[in-house]
Amino acid sequence: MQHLQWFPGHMTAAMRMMEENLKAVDGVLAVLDARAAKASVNAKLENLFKDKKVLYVLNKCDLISPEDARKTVKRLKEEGKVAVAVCATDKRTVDMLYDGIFGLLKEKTARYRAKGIARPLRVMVAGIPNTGKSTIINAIVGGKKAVTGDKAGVTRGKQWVRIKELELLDTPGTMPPAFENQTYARHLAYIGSMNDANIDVAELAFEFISEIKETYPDALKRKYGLSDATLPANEIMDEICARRGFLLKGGELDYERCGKAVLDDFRKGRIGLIKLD
Ligand SMILES: Nc1nc2c(ncn2[C@@H]2O[C@H](COP(=O)(O)OP(=O)(O)OP(=O)(O)O)[C@@H](O)[C@H]2O)c(=O)[nH]1
Ligand SMILES: [Mg+2]
Repeated sequence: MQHLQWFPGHMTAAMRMMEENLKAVDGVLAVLDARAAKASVNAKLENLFKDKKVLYVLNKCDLISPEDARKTVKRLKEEGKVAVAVCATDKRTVDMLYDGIFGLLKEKTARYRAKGIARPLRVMVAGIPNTGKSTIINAIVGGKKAVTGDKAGVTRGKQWVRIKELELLDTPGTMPPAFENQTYARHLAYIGSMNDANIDVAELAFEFISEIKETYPDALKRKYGLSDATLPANEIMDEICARRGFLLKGGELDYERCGKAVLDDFRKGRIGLIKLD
């Protein structure tokens, strides 16, 4: 199994930037990916935010079942966290974000008002790469002020995005400096929070199939028209290659292309509603 690790220099810089800006903010939106809610908690960020009001935003809930979304929010609340489940690409969830932020910071707002201070609330939006931080900011402010993209590491510097009553600080996605739990690291790679450029995608897809054939055998079988999802993962990959015609020039199976296709299917929700942890 490949060892996964991704902590480039720009993440060290981003961590420092967040630390410096923390004093200036009233609260934090910690954005998690609903498909890997446990893996997408960054302990390093948690520690940074320990004295701040934090709203956990379980984003991309359109990619898991409503039942799983409810369960995860319940778990987070049981852990003493304030949490909300959303889908940033669906405008209907914006109100929940808005209510979440103003609910989280209502004492702060009251204090400002009592002191006669009229200023917008300042909120930092943070989390691991590709969880939808910039999309969430755009959804709240209504527009395309923050740059978004379907790969890890789109936002690089800091960016304040302002509306009348709220100032949101977009930050680059950051990973924990090291992964003790390689299962979680793999989950983050599956969801596209690690840069694919550093990963053997054929092997990653093999690992993904090995896991999903146990947890979601029917979805896998249905998606790829498999004869049997209990086959070993390498045989399933062979079958997908053959069915899709992923062949190299000499007729050998093209695992690289197969891996890319399978991961892309998962990331776009085409295999089904799948929760990893
Ligand atoms: N299905 C789905 N896709 C989403 C959702 N929110 C964001 N996305 C997509 O996820 C991808 C990443 O979104 P970004 O907003 O760029 O993520 P980010 O956290 O800012 O990423 P970095 O800046 O790279 O750390 C984009 O392709 C978005 O369209 C959601 O709720 N559901
Ligand atoms: Mg971004």
